[in-house]
Amino acid sequence: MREQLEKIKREALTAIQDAKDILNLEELENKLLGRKSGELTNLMKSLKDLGADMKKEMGQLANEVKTAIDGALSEKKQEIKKAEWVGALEKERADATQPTLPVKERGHLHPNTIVQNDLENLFTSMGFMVLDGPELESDYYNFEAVNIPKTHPARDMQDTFYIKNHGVNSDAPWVMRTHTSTMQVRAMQKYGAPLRMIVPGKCFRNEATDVRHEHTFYQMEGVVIDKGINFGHLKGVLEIVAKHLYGPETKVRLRPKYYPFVEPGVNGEVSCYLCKGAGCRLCKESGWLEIFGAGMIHPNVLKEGELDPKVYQGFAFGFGLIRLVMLKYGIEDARLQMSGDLRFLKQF
Ligand code: FA5
Repeated sequence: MREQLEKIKREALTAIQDAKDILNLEELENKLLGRKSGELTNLMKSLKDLGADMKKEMGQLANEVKTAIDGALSEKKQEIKKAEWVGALEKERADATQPTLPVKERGHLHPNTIVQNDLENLFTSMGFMVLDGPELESDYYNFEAVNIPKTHPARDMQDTFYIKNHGVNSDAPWVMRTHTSTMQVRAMQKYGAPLRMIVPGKCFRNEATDVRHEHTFYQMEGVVIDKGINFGHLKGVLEIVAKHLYGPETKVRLRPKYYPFVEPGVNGEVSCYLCKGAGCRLCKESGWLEIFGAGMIHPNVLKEGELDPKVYQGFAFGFGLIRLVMLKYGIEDARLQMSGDLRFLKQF
């Protein structure tokens, strides 16, 4: 065991030293110290099988290794952050003597940004914080942390762009995040409970695009965790959002849907703006438009976020932001939003 611990320490310190960015470091941290299958965690778990004397000696050594790795991780994090700051400041250097050009035409916000800002205001007024997260994400946070193990068929629900050979010592693939649910466990690990947050951001899927599907689109995740949270709270919040966006007459329909990270899970729809529920091409003749997935956070996800599911409950939802924009402005084709077509954009 002594050799194993020393080997882990040696290799970990070199890998940490070689790490290029914060994502690399997080991946290493997870690989070494992850609660479920971190290399050092596993070794520490096996201490219990040793005899009393050996256990004491190896336990002490294991703790020393852990402290050294923790220290190296946080030191490297500081170093990378500092380098990023310096880089950013250097780029920002401006020449105050340069003459300005006359402004011919002023720009304006993209419709997606208008709706995103509006919802951020609504949610912050209800005490939610607004978080941001990485678009290039580890397989762990995109899938495993939210209860989708490697071999689980639920991976097929989101056709994914995998990125090979990203970073040092990386065996696990990286992905362009397929949803903003990646931030559920990240936020729990960072802020604990109680927690109220939204995460607007870009997501990516290998879609055969059509009027409702884009390969690059925006979602807005929401999470509430506290003691005594129930499904009624979830429904209340979703109705507030739908009515805020589309007026008091808007109907919301919740139907059971499987998402591995919630139990029970629902698929949320609002009445179709185009046909007012009568049925049309946009809503596939159903009168309803699917705009979010939601549900009560699965106990496995809470555990992954280091929260006790016997003490805390929570709900989560994921809005398709570009669908909210389509509904608000009566846009028939989702693909227009990312097209960069000025004839479309100038209307907002
Ligand atoms: C998810 O992505 C889940 N992460 C949502 C969730 C969060 C469920 C928290 C439970 C708890 P889904 O794949 O259904 O679920 O996508 C959520 C919404 O994103 C959809 O309702 C839709 O409005 C939008 N969406 C999904 N794929 C696309 C796409 N290719 N183009 C545009 N919008 C999309």
